[in-house]
Amino acid sequence: MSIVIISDRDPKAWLSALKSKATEVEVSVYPEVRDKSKVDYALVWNYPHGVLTEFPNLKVVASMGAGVDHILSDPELPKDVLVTRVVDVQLGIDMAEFVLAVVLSHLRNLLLHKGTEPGKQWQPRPYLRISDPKIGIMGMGILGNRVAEKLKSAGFNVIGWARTQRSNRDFGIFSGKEELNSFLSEIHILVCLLPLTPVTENILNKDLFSKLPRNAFVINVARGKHLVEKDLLEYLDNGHLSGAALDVFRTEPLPEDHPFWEHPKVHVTPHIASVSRPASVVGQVLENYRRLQKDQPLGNTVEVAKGY
Ligand code: NDP
Ligand code: OXD
Repeated sequence: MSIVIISDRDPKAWLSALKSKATEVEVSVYPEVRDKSKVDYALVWNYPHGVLTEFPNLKVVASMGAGVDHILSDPELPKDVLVTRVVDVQLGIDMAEFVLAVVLSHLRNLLLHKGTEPGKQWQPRPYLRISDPKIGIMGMGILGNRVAEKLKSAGFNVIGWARTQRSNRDFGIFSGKEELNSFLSEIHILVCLLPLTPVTENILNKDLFSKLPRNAFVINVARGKHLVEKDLLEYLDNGHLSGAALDVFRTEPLPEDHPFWEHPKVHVTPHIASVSRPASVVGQVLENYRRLQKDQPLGNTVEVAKGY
């Protein structure tokens, strides 16, 4: 049995990380696969949909990252495979540090002083303090929780929104559609950390923006398809939103002529909020591969019907 890597991320780094930890495991990189019938485990990222049908004995499709939308949106995903994802402490640390950095930059106007204004303007602006805004995190899963804890420990007032109800000692958690409007009405900075599912697609739209207090700031570090881009532009331009920091886009790389690049209220980063590093996550990939060979239950499996 063997592993195939199918990815638009540099497969060499994954191949050598896997090989350095398990010389005995056979690993190939698509499309150079000698015997497709031997492949029972696919390690994938943004792979061409449909190709998994070429592996008749595939049992596991493992995402190289935390998100699995690129797998679950494959109309030809074989019905009986298990889907797994990355749950990695370092991924949560990186995401929390990124969001903290963006929030602090927003408070101190660093994102505005980025040199896109005409002329060389010396223009001091009033700034916010950590005690001023309430931050709302949409998606209180592995990453949302890490971000909430980090912001809380930096002194921020944080609340969260999730699908299911639960209580948390440190921050209020709203849940479900019924509590979304109350959640939105309280927050000055919105952080999207939802998984992309049919229910959450396009959730960041003008209806949602209109429920936020005036001058709210939006951070999307989840997926580009959560955001209706023209609605964001409208709400930035009509002054309801004070700005947005976007790490993910409907089309990546963001096309050169996209209005976000030049927009004075938009800060663009190229999907780098938190990137799974092969050396840090191949341990869990191999652990699952070995469990598969021994017919044992796998870790970090995804509920396909739930969508995340
Ligand atoms: P999890 O699956 O651990 O958490 C998902 C959270 O979203 C849960 O709290 C869940 O609620 C909530 N949720 C799901 N559907 C809904 C809904 N319909 N309404 C309200 N809440 C909902 O995911 P992670 O925290 O690991 O990752 C989140 C996403 O971050 C990934 O899917 C990926 O897209 C993105 N990501 C982006 C990166 C980047 O570099 N920009 C890097 C890594 C990930 P409940 O708790 O009730 O189940
Ligand atoms: C992920 C990502 O989902 O990198 O891990 O976006």
